[in-house]
Amino acid sequence: MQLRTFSATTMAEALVQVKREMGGDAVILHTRTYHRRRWLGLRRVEVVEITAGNGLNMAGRGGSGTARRARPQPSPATRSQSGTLTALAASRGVASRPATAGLLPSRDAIENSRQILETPAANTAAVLNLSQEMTALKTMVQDLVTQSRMSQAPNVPEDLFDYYLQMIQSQVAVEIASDVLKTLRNNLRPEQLKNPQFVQEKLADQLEKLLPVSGPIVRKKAVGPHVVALIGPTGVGKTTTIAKLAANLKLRENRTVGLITIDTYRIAAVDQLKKYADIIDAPLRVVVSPEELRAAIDAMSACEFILIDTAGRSPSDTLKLQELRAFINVAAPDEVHLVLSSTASQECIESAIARFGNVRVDKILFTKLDEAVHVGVVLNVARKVNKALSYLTTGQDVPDDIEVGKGRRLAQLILSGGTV
Ligand SMILES: Nc1nc2c(ncn2[C@@H]2O[C@H](COP(=O)(O)OP(=O)(O)O)[C@@H](O)[C@H]2O)c(=O)[nH]1
Ligand SMILES: [Mg+2]
Repeated sequence: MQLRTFSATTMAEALVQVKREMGGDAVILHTRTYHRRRWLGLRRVEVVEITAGNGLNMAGRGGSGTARRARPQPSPATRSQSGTLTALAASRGVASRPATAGLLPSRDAIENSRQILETPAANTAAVLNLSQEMTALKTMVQDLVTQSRMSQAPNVPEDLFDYYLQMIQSQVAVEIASDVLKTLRNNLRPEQLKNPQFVQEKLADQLEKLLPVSGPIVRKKAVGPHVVALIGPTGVGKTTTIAKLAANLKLRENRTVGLITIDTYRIAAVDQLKKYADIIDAPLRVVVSPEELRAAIDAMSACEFILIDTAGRSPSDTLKLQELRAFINVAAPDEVHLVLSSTASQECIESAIARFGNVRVDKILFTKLDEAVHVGVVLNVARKVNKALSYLTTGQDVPDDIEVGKGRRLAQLILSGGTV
């Protein structure tokens, strides 16, 4: 294999050299165009450089093998002599100009160039040039996107920017994301920052520390039931979560559990919980007024745990907040968890917290992590309202798809893009 590089002021001239020196079967391996200063640096001259090879096996790449194929007839456009040079040179982004300033090329020279431009070498040159330009464009666009993102986050250390993007994609709040990265940048040594696994671990440590968590439901009193109420918008998963909690307490921890549901409209909203109560063999009472609720709690005083579910009339109807407050006041639960769906927008979640905050919220519980795309919202919300996360639910299966809320788990979800 023989490799040579040729330079000229136009692509056509350079190809003439290739053909003259290396023959018609030469394959163009690389082309580039650059500027060279002439006449004491006062004038910039464009130079086209071609690297060509001989004796390469290009059969599979449409190289010299193509030369042996029947050459297609030139189109009317390529038959026009000056048009040929202009069109082909322009398609390569190279200005077409006569080799000698002030002199038009001779008919022979143009014919010679035309033949050269139709060789497999010229085709390869065109394709190579195009693919190089595409790569350059792609890099340019990527750089522009990164630059514009970086300009929106001027405080983020550049070498940690990819982690910033990952957190922003999970919708971690901008201030949280840039703060944890600044802390990381200040605390890690340069060689540690070069180790992606180490950085990822340290970043997870930082995020973990930021999430307030409450731990699982625990009964501390020796006498009387530990009463837990779940409140929240319709459809977020309150009843399913009550079933998961009850089943785990009863079947895994061997605790006695009573269930109460507040159904202000005496309709079939109870059926769902009734099925679960039957399966785990726990008593269920349906109440329609605060007085009935008090009576039901008293009747279940032998249970170690009482879980209270709340229900509306239809999926679009949440139990009226004043009514709910009256129920909660009378029940005086040991803990009230606000159930929120992690598939909702942060705005929607915050509005639910504001509304239910008027009732009583001790802890927040996020459902449907398996469907969430923006798990960072859980962290933002927990910090913003300063409420501890109790549980996360990760699917529809009772009793398995529930876990105690842990900062590490959420951090991993945020950094991995949210796959449960
Ligand atoms: N994917 C998913 N679906 C859930 C989860 N928790 C509950 N659901 C579903 O959400 C829907 C509403 O649940 P439900 O418990 O009736 O909500 P409620 O109106 O708040 O009591 C049901 O189809 C549940 O199966 C969860 O963690 N992941
Ligand atoms: Mg329900």
